[in-house]
Amino acid sequence: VSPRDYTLFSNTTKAMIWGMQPKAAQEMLDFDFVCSRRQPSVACMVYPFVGNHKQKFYWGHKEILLPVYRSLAEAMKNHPEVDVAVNFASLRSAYDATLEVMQFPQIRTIAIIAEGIPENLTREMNRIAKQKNISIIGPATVGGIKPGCFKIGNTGGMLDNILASKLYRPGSVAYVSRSGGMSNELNNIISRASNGVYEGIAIGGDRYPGTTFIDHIFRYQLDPEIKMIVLLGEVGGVEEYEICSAIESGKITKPVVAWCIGTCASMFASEVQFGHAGACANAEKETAASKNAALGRAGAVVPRSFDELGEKIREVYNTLVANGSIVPGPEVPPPPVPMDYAWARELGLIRKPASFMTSICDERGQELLYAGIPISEILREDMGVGGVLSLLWFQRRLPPWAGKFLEMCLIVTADHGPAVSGAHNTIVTARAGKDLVSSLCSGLLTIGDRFGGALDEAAKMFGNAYDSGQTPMDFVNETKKRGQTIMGIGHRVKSINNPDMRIVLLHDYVKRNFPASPILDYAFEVEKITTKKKPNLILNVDGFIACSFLDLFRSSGCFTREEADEYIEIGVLNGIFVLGRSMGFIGHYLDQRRLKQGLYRHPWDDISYVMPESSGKFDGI
Ligand code: Q5B
Repeated sequence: VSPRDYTLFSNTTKAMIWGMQPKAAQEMLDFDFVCSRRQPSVACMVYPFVGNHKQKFYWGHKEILLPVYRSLAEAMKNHPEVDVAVNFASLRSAYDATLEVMQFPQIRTIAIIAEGIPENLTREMNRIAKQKNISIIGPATVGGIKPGCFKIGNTGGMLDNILASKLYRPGSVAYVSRSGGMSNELNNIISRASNGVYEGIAIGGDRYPGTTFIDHIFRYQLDPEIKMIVLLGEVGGVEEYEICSAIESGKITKPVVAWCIGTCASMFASEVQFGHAGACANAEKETAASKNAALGRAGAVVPRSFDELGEKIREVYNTLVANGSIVPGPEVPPPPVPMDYAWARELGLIRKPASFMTSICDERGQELLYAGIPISEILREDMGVGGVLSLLWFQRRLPPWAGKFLEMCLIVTADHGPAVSGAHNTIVTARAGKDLVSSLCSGLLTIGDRFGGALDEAAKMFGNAYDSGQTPMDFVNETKKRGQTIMGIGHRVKSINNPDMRIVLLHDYVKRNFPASPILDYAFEVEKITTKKKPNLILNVDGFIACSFLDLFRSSGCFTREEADEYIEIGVLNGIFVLGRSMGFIGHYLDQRRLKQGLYRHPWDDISYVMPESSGKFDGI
């Protein structure tokens, strides 16, 4: 008998992970590091859906790169040292992936994690594996662990669990169980009741596991480092009887502590299917109670209940220590492994100033929140776009009349024909074959002091003039003296003779709904003076919206004066025109595409070419 006959894993085992499983790979590397392995146990990953590349992992404090291959053949060729495959393929592809892996003679062990592989496929997989002398662990398993040597995927849980159960160094007790949860129980119980786990395999919860309890127990019998064996079986199947026969026939001579869970099944009137596919007794023989009784009769140490399992393990262990079979070694502390940042944060162990702050929207929970209000509530209360803007822009609920006014402003500024600067730019850009976003941006970039972007400055000018007690006449004269134009005054086509209906409609709403509108009234007084000079120097749509929002901020009772001033200072009001007019620009873009308009070229007869007199001539000697 050579160690190769009973050893699946050593401290030089190298594995290939099938599937994109960076978290599991990192857990394996952390385990390796805490076990003081010299080399990482993960050699590479195989993932057919992306091209060859490298992924970054931690090896203790250092960062290392592990290759990810698209083709299994390439991975096997580049890593001849790999003899373990950890197959994370889904239940749909696990069978094909396993068959492919088994074509490579270097592979000795395959762990199959997927649950729900059809039993006929599992049996076929098992048949081929037996022919090729490959040990399959699973399907439907977390895998297994050999302290100090190797851990399959997520077995043993996170690092704090590994450390608490002393899985970083070998003990003298080997176990077999069905699943990850059962293995975790055993890791904990064995580490408390003895010098710890030597190896533990979870064979998986299916009815036809690749390797069975007895396969591993025979290996444990051969391994001289293993002094006692623990079996944690469960209701369903008859596998445990093979262990009984092996004990009775003397093939297993090491002490076995055994318990099958699911004894409570007898409390139910009908047959019970437990969590694992195989965990259902189809006959009296398959009940946990019958199997426990048989194990006891065969010579295994069987507790009266699961609660007593630890005590029985301790008793057997103490006997082995007393007769010198086990000599407990000194405890060597494992090397510290840096805690994962995300995990440390979750545990509340560290804090870090955030480099980013936000206060308008939170998308992390189950439901999106706008300024703390769930979107379901926003829809239920029919808050509309005005309500959404009041939350996202002002972080508060505005009264319905204010929300409605906001929506009216968006409606009246949505478009003003193809001739205005922004729409023209959008159209020219669309006709140059550019996409929606480019065309929209090209239109938006024309918004400024002259076109559509005069709101914030208008609010400042009218607000300051009103607050300082200037008469409208003084205000007009003062700005003229300074050589300034009044923002919000003047229009290219609208005038007192051709009034802007948008303003008429909005004005009517303000008068009927706003608690007060002193600044707007002031602005109309200014208009009376400017229109006397020129009929087109009306209070335009920018100026009107700016002054009415100043009144809204100040008279709605929703803002302090400081907040009102701050919003003007930040420049929220131009946002109303930008948002409203984006609707129109998008419309113009779609229109041009729909009308299949070709590249625009401005006609020569509409351009006056005015060259400098001396252009192109040499006026020297
Ligand atoms: N004068 C809007 O000018 C316009 C004066 C003024 C005192 C004023 C001009 C202006 C301030 C900015 C503003 C928003 C460029 C406009 C909009 C959205 C739109 C657009 C659409 C839509 C128009 C002629 C004479 C000169 C000037 C004097 C002009 N404005 N004086 N304060 N504000 N306004 N922009 O007609 O003595 O002859 O030298 O800059 O509020 O963009 O539909 O088209 O929905 O898309 O070209 O409504 O008013 O006049 O510049 O030739 O001036 O009037 O000093 O006096 P005009 P100009 P003088 S709404």
